[in-house]
Amino acid sequence: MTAVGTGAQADPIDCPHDALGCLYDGDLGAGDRYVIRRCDSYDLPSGWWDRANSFFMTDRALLRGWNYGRPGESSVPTLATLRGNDFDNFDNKNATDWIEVRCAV
Ligand SMILES: [Ca+2]
Repeated sequence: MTAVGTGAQADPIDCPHDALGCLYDGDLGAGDRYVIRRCDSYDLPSGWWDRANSFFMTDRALLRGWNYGRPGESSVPTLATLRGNDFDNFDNKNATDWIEVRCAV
């Protein structure tokens, strides 16, 4: 993993042009990447639980992140706002277990 300074941003965008978006384990698009290709609500692969820190989303989809609650409790959002076409950090880092990907309507 490459160390980057605070506020650094990956450039060019390290996300396949045909993807809906990407998650990263570093800030603002740095570090390892998970590519988002599916419009649905689904669990991240187990290697990505509690790992996502930032994301890039195209304007083709809206993203919301969720953290599973304890047994019997509801999931809590890790990304409260749906945003598009930019890098941003999760509101609650290292917590996301599943994502909600809504393709633009
Ligand atoms: Ca979690």
